[in-house]
Amino acid sequence: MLTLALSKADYLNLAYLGAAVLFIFGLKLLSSVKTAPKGNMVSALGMLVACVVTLFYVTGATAISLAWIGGAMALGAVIGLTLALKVQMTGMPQMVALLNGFGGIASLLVAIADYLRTGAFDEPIWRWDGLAATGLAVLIGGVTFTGSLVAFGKLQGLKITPGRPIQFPGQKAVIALMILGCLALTGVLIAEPESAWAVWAIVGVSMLLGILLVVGIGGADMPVVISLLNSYSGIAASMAGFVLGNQALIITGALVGASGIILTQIMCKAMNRSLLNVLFGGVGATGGSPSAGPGGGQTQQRVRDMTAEDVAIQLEAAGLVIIVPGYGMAVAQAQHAVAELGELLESRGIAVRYAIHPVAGRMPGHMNVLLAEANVPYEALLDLEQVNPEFEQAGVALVIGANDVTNPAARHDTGSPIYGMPILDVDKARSVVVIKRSMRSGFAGVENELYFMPNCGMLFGDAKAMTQALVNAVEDM
Ligand code: TAP
Repeated sequence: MLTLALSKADYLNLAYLGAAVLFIFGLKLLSSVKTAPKGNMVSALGMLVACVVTLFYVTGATAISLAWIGGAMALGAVIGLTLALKVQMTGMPQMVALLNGFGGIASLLVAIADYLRTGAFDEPIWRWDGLAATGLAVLIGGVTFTGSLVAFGKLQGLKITPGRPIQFPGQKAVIALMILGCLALTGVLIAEPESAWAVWAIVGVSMLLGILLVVGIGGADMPVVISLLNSYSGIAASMAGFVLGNQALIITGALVGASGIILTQIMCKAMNRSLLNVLFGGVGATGGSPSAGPGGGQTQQRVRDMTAEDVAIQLEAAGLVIIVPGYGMAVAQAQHAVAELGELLESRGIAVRYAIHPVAGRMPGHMNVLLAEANVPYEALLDLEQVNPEFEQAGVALVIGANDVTNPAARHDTGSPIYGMPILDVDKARSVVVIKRSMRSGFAGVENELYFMPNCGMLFGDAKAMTQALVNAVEDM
Protein backbone atom coordinates (compact mmCIF):
# COMPACT_ATOMS: atom_id res chain seq x y z
CA MET A 1 0.00 0.00 0.00
CA LEU A 2 1.22 3.44 -0.88
CA THR A 3 1.66 5.63 2.15
CA LEU A 4 2.24 9.33 1.92
CA ALA A 5 4.48 10.63 4.67
CA LEU A 6 4.63 14.39 4.54
CA SER A 7 7.30 16.31 6.40
CA LYS A 8 6.81 19.65 8.14
CA ALA A 9 8.45 21.37 5.16
CA ASP A 10 5.98 19.64 2.79
CA TYR A 11 3.01 20.94 4.77
CA LEU A 12 4.54 24.40 4.75
CA ASN A 13 5.07 24.35 0.99
CA LEU A 14 1.54 23.02 0.43
CA ALA A 15 0.15 25.92 2.47
CA TYR A 16 2.30 28.35 0.46
CA LEU A 17 1.06 26.77 -2.76
CA GLY A 18 -2.53 27.26 -1.54
CA ALA A 19 -1.76 30.91 -0.77
CA ALA A 20 -0.23 31.37 -4.24
CA VAL A 21 -3.34 29.89 -5.88
CA LEU A 22 -5.49 32.33 -3.87
CA PHE A 23 -3.27 35.25 -5.02
CA ILE A 24 -3.56 34.25 -8.68
CA PHE A 25 -7.31 33.71 -8.42
CA GLY A 26 -7.60 37.08 -6.61
CA LEU A 27 -5.65 38.83 -9.39
CA LYS A 28 -7.97 37.31 -11.98
CA LEU A 29 -11.02 38.63 -10.09
CA LEU A 30 -9.39 42.06 -9.78
CA SER A 31 -9.42 42.46 -13.56
CA SER A 32 -13.13 43.38 -13.64
CA VAL A 33 -14.85 46.18 -11.72
CA LYS A 34 -17.72 43.90 -10.67
CA THR A 35 -15.55 41.14 -9.20
CA ALA A 36 -12.74 43.35 -7.85
CA PRO A 37 -13.97 43.53 -4.21
CA LYS A 38 -14.15 39.71 -4.14
CA GLY A 39 -10.65 39.60 -5.68
CA ASN A 40 -9.36 41.76 -2.84
CA MET A 41 -10.89 39.45 -0.23
CA VAL A 42 -9.54 36.28 -1.88
CA SER A 43 -6.02 37.77 -2.09
CA ALA A 44 -6.22 38.95 1.52
CA LEU A 45 -7.19 35.40 2.56
CA GLY A 46 -4.10 34.12 0.72
CA MET A 47 -1.96 36.62 2.63
CA LEU A 48 -3.53 35.52 5.94
CA VAL A 49 -2.71 31.86 5.18
CA ALA A 50 0.90 32.79 4.24
CA CYS A 51 1.35 34.91 7.40
CA VAL A 52 -0.14 32.35 9.80
CA VAL A 53 1.89 29.39 8.53
CA THR A 54 5.07 31.47 8.43
CA LEU A 55 4.45 32.60 11.98
CA PHE A 56 3.85 29.10 13.35
CA TYR A 57 6.08 26.90 11.19
CA VAL A 58 9.01 29.06 10.23
CA THR A 59 9.63 31.26 13.25
CA GLY A 60 9.01 28.37 15.63
CA ALA A 61 6.43 30.50 17.43
CA THR A 62 8.23 30.84 20.74
CA ALA A 63 6.59 33.20 23.20
CA ILE A 64 9.30 35.79 22.54
CA SER A 65 9.13 35.62 18.75
CA LEU A 66 5.31 35.76 18.86
CA ALA A 67 5.37 38.80 21.15
CA TRP A 68 7.84 40.67 18.89
CA ILE A 69 6.19 39.74 15.60
CA GLY A 70 2.63 40.11 16.94
CA GLY A 71 3.50 43.50 18.43
CA ALA A 72 5.01 44.72 15.16
CA MET A 73 2.05 43.40 13.16
CA ALA A 74 -0.45 45.05 15.50
CA LEU A 75 1.39 48.38 15.28
CA GLY A 76 1.59 48.15 11.47
CA ALA A 77 -2.08 47.16 11.24
CA VAL A 78 -3.20 50.16 13.33
CA ILE A 79 -1.12 52.60 11.23
CA GLY A 80 -2.25 50.97 7.96
CA LEU A 81 -5.93 50.93 8.93
CA THR A 82 -5.87 54.55 10.10
CA LEU A 83 -4.22 55.69 6.85
CA ALA A 84 -6.53 53.60 4.67
CA LEU A 85 -9.67 54.86 6.41
CA LYS A 86 -8.58 58.50 6.32
CA VAL A 87 -7.28 58.72 2.74
CA GLN A 88 -9.49 60.48 0.18
CA MET A 89 -9.93 58.68 -3.12
CA THR A 90 -8.08 61.57 -4.80
CA GLY A 91 -5.13 60.86 -2.47
CA MET A 92 -4.82 57.18 -3.45
CA PRO A 93 -1.71 57.58 -5.66
CA GLN A 94 0.19 59.13 -2.73
CA MET A 95 -0.96 56.28 -0.48
CA VAL A 96 0.11 53.68 -3.05
CA ALA A 97 3.46 55.48 -3.45
CA LEU A 98 4.06 55.23 0.30
CA LEU A 99 3.02 51.57 0.40
CA ASN A 100 5.45 50.78 -2.45
CA GLY A 101 8.19 52.65 -0.61
CA PHE A 102 7.56 50.76 2.64
CA GLY A 103 7.61 47.47 0.68
CA GLY A 104 10.99 48.42 -0.77
CA ILE A 105 12.57 49.40 2.55
CA ALA A 106 11.16 46.24 4.22
CA SER A 107 12.90 44.03 1.62
CA LEU A 108 16.11 46.02 2.01
CA LEU A 109 16.03 45.64 5.81
CA VAL A 110 15.22 41.90 5.65
CA ALA A 111 18.17 41.32 3.30
CA ILE A 112 20.59 43.34 5.49
CA ALA A 113 19.35 41.67 8.69
CA ASP A 114 19.88 38.22 7.20
CA TYR A 115 23.36 39.21 5.98
CA LEU A 116 24.37 40.53 9.42
CA ARG A 117 22.85 37.49 11.18
CA THR A 118 24.79 35.06 8.99
CA GLY A 119 27.97 37.10 9.47
CA ALA A 120 27.59 36.88 13.26
CA PHE A 121 28.03 33.06 13.28
CA ASP A 122 31.48 31.77 14.29
CA GLU A 123 31.84 30.06 10.94
CA PRO A 124 29.35 31.72 8.62
CA ILE A 125 28.18 29.63 5.66
CA TRP A 126 27.76 31.97 2.70
CA ARG A 127 26.08 30.85 -0.50
CA TRP A 128 26.76 32.78 -3.67
CA ASP A 129 23.09 32.80 -4.72
CA GLY A 130 22.01 34.13 -1.31
CA LEU A 131 24.62 36.90 -1.55
CA ALA A 132 23.52 37.77 -5.10
CA ALA A 133 19.92 38.00 -3.89
CA THR A 134 21.08 40.17 -0.95
CA GLY A 135 22.77 42.64 -3.32
CA LEU A 136 19.73 42.79 -5.61
CA ALA A 137 17.20 43.07 -2.75
CA VAL A 138 19.17 46.00 -1.30
CA LEU A 139 19.59 47.65 -4.72
CA ILE A 140 15.95 47.36 -5.82
CA GLY A 141 14.58 47.96 -2.30
CA GLY A 142 16.65 51.15 -1.92
CA VAL A 143 15.61 52.48 -5.34
CA THR A 144 11.96 51.71 -4.57
CA PHE A 145 12.13 53.41 -1.18
CA THR A 146 13.59 56.79 -2.15
CA GLY A 147 11.96 56.76 -5.61
CA SER A 148 8.56 56.29 -3.97
CA LEU A 149 9.21 59.09 -1.48
CA VAL A 150 10.02 61.47 -4.35
CA ALA A 151 6.89 60.30 -6.23
CA PHE A 152 4.86 60.87 -3.05
CA GLY A 153 6.27 64.41 -2.76
CA LYS A 154 5.48 65.20 -6.40
CA LEU A 155 1.93 63.90 -6.11
CA GLN A 156 1.39 65.72 -2.82
CA GLY A 157 2.71 68.95 -4.38
CA LEU A 158 5.51 69.34 -1.80
CA LYS A 159 7.86 72.24 -2.58
CA ILE A 160 10.95 70.08 -2.04
CA THR A 161 9.92 67.83 -4.96
CA PRO A 162 8.74 70.10 -7.80
CA GLY A 163 6.36 68.55 -10.36
CA ARG A 164 8.52 69.60 -13.32
CA PRO A 165 11.16 67.09 -14.47
CA ILE A 166 14.63 67.90 -13.11
CA GLN A 167 17.29 66.72 -15.53
CA PHE A 168 20.95 67.45 -16.22
CA PRO A 169 23.24 66.59 -19.11
CA GLY A 170 24.52 63.04 -18.94
CA GLN A 171 21.85 62.02 -16.41
CA LYS A 172 21.08 58.74 -18.18
CA ALA A 173 24.80 57.84 -18.31
CA VAL A 174 25.16 58.59 -14.58
CA ILE A 175 22.12 56.41 -13.85
CA ALA A 176 23.50 53.56 -15.98
CA LEU A 177 26.88 53.85 -14.19
CA MET A 178 25.22 53.74 -10.78
CA ILE A 179 23.31 50.58 -11.72
CA LEU A 180 26.50 48.95 -13.03
CA GLY A 181 28.32 50.08 -9.86
CA CYS A 182 25.73 48.35 -7.65
CA LEU A 183 26.00 45.17 -9.72
CA ALA A 184 29.81 45.31 -9.40
CA LEU A 185 29.47 45.75 -5.62
CA THR A 186 27.20 42.68 -5.55
CA GLY A 187 30.00 40.84 -7.39
CA VAL A 188 32.47 41.96 -4.68
CA LEU A 189 30.08 40.65 -2.04
CA ILE A 190 29.88 37.26 -3.73
CA ALA A 191 33.67 37.07 -4.09
CA GLU A 192 34.36 38.26 -0.54
CA PRO A 193 31.28 37.71 1.61
CA GLU A 194 32.78 39.45 4.66
CA SER A 195 32.87 42.80 2.82
CA ALA A 196 30.00 44.41 4.72
CA TRP A 197 31.13 47.80 3.34
CA ALA A 198 29.88 46.65 -0.09
CA VAL A 199 26.38 46.17 1.33
CA TRP A 200 26.39 49.66 2.86
CA ALA A 201 27.73 51.11 -0.40
CA ILE A 202 24.84 49.50 -2.33
CA VAL A 203 22.43 51.02 0.22
CA GLY A 204 23.84 54.52 -0.39
CA VAL A 205 24.08 54.30 -4.19
CA SER A 206 20.65 52.70 -4.61
CA MET A 207 18.96 55.35 -2.48
CA LEU A 208 20.57 58.12 -4.54
CA LEU A 209 19.61 56.25 -7.70
CA GLY A 210 15.94 56.10 -6.64
CA ILE A 211 15.91 59.89 -6.27
CA LEU A 212 17.63 60.48 -9.63
CA LEU A 213 15.31 58.10 -11.45
CA VAL A 214 12.14 59.85 -10.30
CA VAL A 215 13.11 63.55 -10.16
CA GLY A 216 13.74 63.38 -13.91
CA ILE A 217 10.12 62.49 -14.62
CA GLY A 218 7.37 65.13 -14.93
CA GLY A 219 4.38 65.22 -12.56
CA ALA A 220 1.91 64.28 -15.31
CA ASP A 221 3.78 61.00 -15.82
CA MET A 222 3.58 59.98 -12.16
CA PRO A 223 0.89 57.30 -12.88
CA VAL A 224 3.47 55.40 -14.94
CA VAL A 225 6.14 55.84 -12.25
CA ILE A 226 3.85 54.59 -9.49
CA SER A 227 3.05 51.38 -11.33
CA LEU A 228 6.74 50.89 -12.12
CA LEU A 229 7.71 51.37 -8.46
CA ASN A 230 4.95 48.94 -7.55
CA SER A 231 6.61 46.42 -9.81
CA TYR A 232 10.03 47.16 -8.26
CA SER A 233 8.65 46.64 -4.76
CA GLY A 234 7.47 43.17 -5.87
CA ILE A 235 10.84 42.27 -7.39
CA ALA A 236 12.61 43.45 -4.21
CA ALA A 237 10.27 41.27 -2.12
CA SER A 238 10.98 38.32 -4.39
CA MET A 239 14.74 38.84 -3.91
CA ALA A 240 14.19 38.99 -0.13
CA GLY A 241 12.32 35.67 -0.54
CA PHE A 242 15.44 34.15 -2.14
CA VAL A 243 17.57 35.53 0.71
CA LEU A 244 15.32 33.86 3.29
CA GLY A 245 14.52 30.78 1.19
CA ASN A 246 10.83 31.60 1.60
CA GLN A 247 8.72 30.34 -1.32
CA ALA A 248 5.65 32.41 -0.46
CA LEU A 249 7.64 35.64 -0.59
CA ILE A 250 9.28 34.63 -3.88
CA ILE A 251 5.90 33.88 -5.50
CA THR A 252 4.09 36.93 -4.08
CA GLY A 253 6.92 39.24 -5.08
CA ALA A 254 7.03 37.76 -8.58
CA LEU A 255 3.26 38.25 -8.97
CA VAL A 256 3.48 41.90 -7.86
CA GLY A 257 6.53 42.45 -10.06
CA ALA A 258 4.91 40.92 -13.14
CA SER A 259 1.49 42.55 -12.73
CA GLY A 260 3.18 45.89 -11.98
CA ILE A 261 5.24 45.77 -15.17
CA ILE A 262 2.15 44.83 -17.21
CA LEU A 263 0.28 47.82 -15.72
CA THR A 264 3.31 50.03 -16.44
CA GLN A 265 3.28 48.91 -20.07
CA ILE A 266 -0.47 49.66 -20.30
CA MET A 267 0.04 53.11 -18.71
CA CYS A 268 2.99 53.82 -21.04
CA LYS A 269 0.75 53.04 -24.00
CA ALA A 270 -2.01 55.24 -22.58
CA MET A 271 0.43 58.14 -22.10
CA ASN A 272 2.35 57.43 -25.32
CA ARG A 273 5.62 57.09 -23.39
CA SER A 274 8.49 54.69 -24.02
CA LEU A 275 9.07 52.22 -21.18
CA LEU A 276 12.82 52.59 -21.65
CA ASN A 277 12.61 56.36 -21.07
CA VAL A 278 10.58 55.82 -17.91
CA LEU A 279 13.06 53.18 -16.69
CA PHE A 280 15.94 55.60 -17.16
CA GLY A 281 14.17 58.54 -15.58
CA GLY A 282 13.69 60.96 -18.47
CA VAL A 283 10.16 61.79 -19.53
CA GLY A 284 8.16 64.99 -19.92
CA ALA A 285 11.26 67.18 -20.07
CA THR A 286 12.19 70.30 -22.03
CA GLY A 287 10.87 73.04 -19.83
CA GLY A 288 7.19 73.20 -20.66
CA SER A 289 4.79 75.98 -21.52
CA PRO A 290 4.15 78.74 -19.01
CA SER A 291 1.89 77.68 -16.21
CA ALA A 292 -1.25 79.61 -15.44
CA GLY A 293 -0.78 81.22 -12.05
CA PRO A 294 -3.19 80.63 -9.18
CA GLY A 295 -6.42 82.48 -9.51
CA GLY A 296 -5.60 84.20 -12.74
CA GLY A 297 -2.98 82.84 -15.08
CA GLN A 298 -0.20 84.58 -16.91
CA THR A 299 -1.87 84.75 -20.27
CA GLN A 300 -3.17 87.96 -21.79
CA GLN A 301 -5.61 86.03 -24.01
CA ARG A 302 -9.29 86.29 -23.22
CA VAL A 303 -11.72 83.46 -22.62
CA ARG A 304 -15.48 83.42 -23.19
CA ASP A 305 -17.54 83.39 -19.97
CA MET A 306 -20.86 81.53 -20.05
CA THR A 307 -23.83 81.23 -17.70
CA ALA A 308 -25.67 78.00 -16.87
CA GLU A 309 -28.60 79.25 -18.99
CA ASP A 310 -26.35 79.81 -22.05
CA VAL A 311 -25.02 76.28 -21.68
CA ALA A 312 -28.51 74.78 -21.18
CA ILE A 313 -29.59 76.25 -24.55
CA GLN A 314 -26.61 74.61 -26.26
CA LEU A 315 -27.28 71.28 -24.53
CA GLU A 316 -30.94 71.31 -25.58
CA ALA A 317 -29.93 71.91 -29.20
CA ALA A 318 -27.27 69.18 -29.30
CA GLY A 319 -28.08 65.76 -30.76
CA LEU A 320 -25.10 64.26 -28.91
CA VAL A 321 -23.49 65.52 -25.69
CA ILE A 322 -20.17 64.03 -24.61
CA ILE A 323 -19.39 64.55 -20.93
CA VAL A 324 -15.67 64.61 -20.09
CA PRO A 325 -15.08 64.10 -16.36
CA GLY A 326 -11.74 64.80 -14.67
CA TYR A 327 -10.05 65.33 -11.35
CA GLY A 328 -12.26 68.36 -10.52
CA MET A 329 -15.40 66.19 -10.66
CA ALA A 330 -13.80 63.85 -8.12
CA VAL A 331 -12.77 66.70 -5.79
CA ALA A 332 -16.24 68.27 -5.94
CA GLN A 333 -17.91 64.83 -5.61
CA ALA A 334 -20.09 65.92 -8.52
CA GLN A 335 -20.67 62.44 -9.96
CA HIS A 336 -24.30 62.18 -8.78
CA ALA A 337 -25.18 65.61 -10.22
CA VAL A 338 -23.39 64.59 -13.45
CA ALA A 339 -25.43 61.37 -13.65
CA GLU A 340 -28.63 63.35 -12.99
CA LEU A 341 -27.79 65.77 -15.83
CA GLY A 342 -27.03 62.84 -18.16
CA GLU A 343 -30.38 61.17 -17.36
CA LEU A 344 -32.26 64.45 -17.82
CA LEU A 345 -30.72 65.05 -21.24
CA GLU A 346 -31.42 61.45 -22.29
CA SER A 347 -35.06 61.91 -21.22
CA ARG A 348 -35.18 64.88 -23.65
CA GLY A 349 -33.99 62.66 -26.52
CA ILE A 350 -30.36 63.83 -26.44
CA ALA A 351 -27.72 61.08 -26.67
CA VAL A 352 -25.20 61.26 -23.82
CA ARG A 353 -21.78 59.59 -23.69
CA TYR A 354 -19.00 59.82 -21.12
CA ALA A 355 -15.41 60.10 -22.36
CA ILE A 356 -12.96 58.34 -20.08
CA HIS A 357 -9.27 59.20 -20.42
CA PRO A 358 -7.01 56.46 -18.96
CA VAL A 359 -5.26 58.91 -16.60
CA ALA A 360 -8.13 61.29 -15.83
CA GLY A 361 -8.31 61.93 -12.09
CA ARG A 362 -5.60 60.58 -9.85
CA MET A 363 -5.69 56.79 -10.16
CA PRO A 364 -6.34 54.19 -12.86
CA GLY A 365 -10.08 53.72 -13.27
CA HIS A 366 -10.85 56.75 -11.04
CA MET A 367 -13.63 58.10 -13.28
CA ASN A 368 -15.12 54.63 -13.90
CA VAL A 369 -15.39 54.02 -10.16
CA LEU A 370 -17.04 57.39 -9.46
CA LEU A 371 -19.53 57.16 -12.32
CA ALA A 372 -20.38 53.54 -11.46
CA GLU A 373 -21.08 54.75 -7.90
CA ALA A 374 -23.60 57.21 -9.41
CA ASN A 375 -25.17 54.35 -11.46
CA VAL A 376 -24.15 55.67 -14.86
CA PRO A 377 -24.66 52.72 -17.24
CA TYR A 378 -21.34 51.06 -18.04
CA GLU A 379 -22.11 51.05 -21.79
CA ALA A 380 -22.26 54.85 -21.82
CA LEU A 381 -18.60 55.07 -20.70
CA LEU A 382 -16.34 55.17 -23.75
CA ASP A 383 -12.58 54.99 -23.58
CA LEU A 384 -10.24 57.25 -25.51
CA GLU A 385 -10.01 55.25 -28.75
CA GLN A 386 -13.77 54.67 -28.85
CA VAL A 387 -14.84 58.23 -28.13
CA ASN A 388 -12.35 60.35 -30.06
CA PRO A 389 -13.94 59.73 -33.48
CA GLU A 390 -17.33 60.74 -31.96
CA PHE A 391 -16.38 64.28 -30.95
CA GLU A 392 -16.85 65.59 -34.51
CA GLN A 393 -20.52 64.56 -34.31
CA ALA A 394 -21.03 66.03 -30.83
CA GLY A 395 -23.04 69.24 -30.42
CA VAL A 396 -21.44 69.87 -27.03
CA ALA A 397 -18.38 68.45 -25.27
CA LEU A 398 -19.03 69.22 -21.61
CA VAL A 399 -15.72 69.13 -19.72
CA ILE A 400 -16.31 68.80 -15.98
CA GLY A 401 -13.15 69.36 -13.93
CA ALA A 402 -10.81 67.86 -16.55
CA ASN A 403 -7.85 69.85 -17.80
CA ASP A 404 -4.58 68.14 -18.89
CA VAL A 405 -6.42 65.29 -20.65
CA THR A 406 -8.08 67.83 -22.98
CA ASN A 407 -5.09 70.06 -23.76
CA PRO A 408 -4.46 70.20 -27.56
CA ALA A 409 -0.86 71.30 -26.83
CA ALA A 410 -0.12 67.58 -26.25
CA ARG A 411 -0.48 67.11 -30.03
CA HIS A 412 1.96 69.76 -31.27
CA ASP A 413 3.83 71.67 -28.53
CA THR A 414 7.13 69.81 -28.30
CA GLY A 415 8.11 72.00 -25.33
CA SER A 416 5.14 70.91 -23.24
CA PRO A 417 5.59 68.26 -20.52
CA ILE A 418 2.45 66.56 -21.81
CA TYR A 419 3.66 66.50 -25.44
CA GLY A 420 2.87 63.13 -27.01
CA MET A 421 0.23 62.14 -24.44
CA PRO A 422 -2.97 61.09 -26.24
CA ILE A 423 -5.78 63.49 -25.35
CA LEU A 424 -9.54 63.55 -25.68
CA ASP A 425 -10.30 65.49 -28.89
CA VAL A 426 -12.91 67.77 -27.26
CA ASP A 427 -11.85 70.72 -29.44
CA LYS A 428 -13.33 68.88 -32.44
CA ALA A 429 -16.88 69.15 -31.03
CA ARG A 430 -19.14 71.92 -32.40
CA SER A 431 -19.03 73.59 -28.99
CA VAL A 432 -16.93 72.93 -25.86
CA VAL A 433 -18.03 74.00 -22.39
CA VAL A 434 -15.54 73.76 -19.52
CA ILE A 435 -16.61 73.75 -15.89
CA LYS A 436 -13.78 74.74 -13.51
CA ARG A 437 -13.30 77.32 -10.83
CA SER A 438 -10.57 79.50 -12.28
CA MET A 439 -7.87 79.67 -14.96
CA ARG A 440 -5.52 77.64 -12.78
CA SER A 441 -3.61 74.86 -14.50
CA GLY A 442 -4.11 71.11 -14.02
CA PHE A 443 -1.73 68.54 -12.55
CA ALA A 444 0.97 69.02 -15.23
CA GLY A 445 1.16 72.75 -14.41
CA VAL A 446 0.62 73.99 -17.96
CA GLU A 447 -1.87 76.38 -19.48
CA ASN A 448 -4.61 74.76 -21.58
CA GLU A 449 -4.88 76.32 -25.05
CA LEU A 450 -8.34 74.78 -25.42
CA TYR A 451 -9.81 77.58 -23.30
CA PHE A 452 -8.86 80.23 -25.86
CA MET A 453 -10.32 78.46 -28.88
CA PRO A 454 -13.29 80.17 -30.57
CA ASN A 455 -15.64 77.20 -29.99
CA CYS A 456 -14.87 77.02 -26.24
CA GLY A 457 -16.80 78.68 -23.38
CA MET A 458 -16.06 78.65 -19.66
CA LEU A 459 -18.62 78.03 -16.92
CA PHE A 460 -16.64 79.09 -13.87
CA GLY A 461 -17.52 77.55 -10.50
CA ASP A 462 -17.43 74.39 -8.42
CA ALA A 463 -18.15 71.28 -10.52
CA LYS A 464 -21.01 70.06 -8.31
CA ALA A 465 -22.70 73.48 -7.96
CA MET A 466 -22.37 74.23 -11.68
CA THR A 467 -23.63 70.82 -12.81
CA GLN A 468 -26.60 71.22 -10.47
CA ALA A 469 -27.18 74.70 -11.93
CA LEU A 470 -27.21 73.10 -15.40
CA VAL A 471 -29.78 70.51 -14.26
CA ASN A 472 -32.01 73.35 -12.98
CA ALA A 473 -31.51 75.43 -16.14
CA VAL A 474 -32.37 72.50 -18.44
CA GLU A 475 -35.44 71.65 -16.31
CA ASP A 476 -36.62 75.28 -16.54
CA MET A 477 -36.52 75.26 -20.33
P1 TAP B 1 -6.14 67.94 -14.02
O1 TAP B 1 -5.37 68.21 -15.24
O2 TAP B 1 -5.42 67.69 -12.75
O3 TAP B 1 -7.13 69.19 -13.83
C1 TAP B 1 -8.17 69.17 -12.94
C2 TAP B 1 -8.87 70.51 -12.99
O4 TAP B 1 -9.97 70.41 -12.10
C3 TAP B 1 -8.01 71.66 -12.51
O5 TAP B 1 -7.56 72.45 -13.59
C4 TAP B 1 -8.92 72.43 -11.55
O6 TAP B 1 -9.08 73.78 -12.02
C5 TAP B 1 -10.26 71.70 -11.64
N1 TAP B 1 -10.90 71.58 -10.33
C6 TAP B 1 -10.35 71.25 -9.15
N2 TAP B 1 -11.29 71.26 -8.19
C7 TAP B 1 -12.46 71.60 -8.78
C8 TAP B 1 -13.78 71.78 -8.32
N3 TAP B 1 -14.12 71.62 -7.03
N4 TAP B 1 -14.73 72.12 -9.21
C9 TAP B 1 -14.41 72.32 -10.52
N5 TAP B 1 -13.18 72.15 -11.01
C10 TAP B 1 -12.21 71.79 -10.15
O7 TAP B 1 -7.15 66.72 -14.20
P2 TAP B 1 -7.35 65.68 -15.38
O8 TAP B 1 -7.69 66.38 -16.65
O9 TAP B 1 -8.31 64.68 -14.82
O10 TAP B 1 -5.94 65.03 -15.60
C11 TAP B 1 -5.32 64.20 -14.65
C12 TAP B 1 -3.88 64.63 -14.44
O11 TAP B 1 -3.38 63.99 -13.25
C13 TAP B 1 -2.97 64.21 -15.57
O12 TAP B 1 -1.93 65.14 -15.74
C14 TAP B 1 -2.43 62.87 -15.07
O13 TAP B 1 -1.21 62.49 -15.65
C15 TAP B 1 -2.25 63.18 -13.59
N6 TAP B 1 -2.27 61.99 -12.72
C16 TAP B 1 -3.11 60.98 -13.01
C17 TAP B 1 -3.11 59.85 -12.23
C18 TAP B 1 -4.01 58.72 -12.63
S1 TAP B 1 -3.48 57.22 -12.54
N7 TAP B 1 -5.21 58.96 -13.10
C19 TAP B 1 -2.28 59.76 -11.10
C20 TAP B 1 -1.45 60.85 -10.79
C21 TAP B 1 -1.46 61.98 -11.63
P3 TAP B 1 -9.55 74.94 -10.99
O14 TAP B 1 -8.56 74.92 -9.89
O15 TAP B 1 -9.51 76.16 -11.83
O16 TAP B 1 -10.91 74.62 -10.54
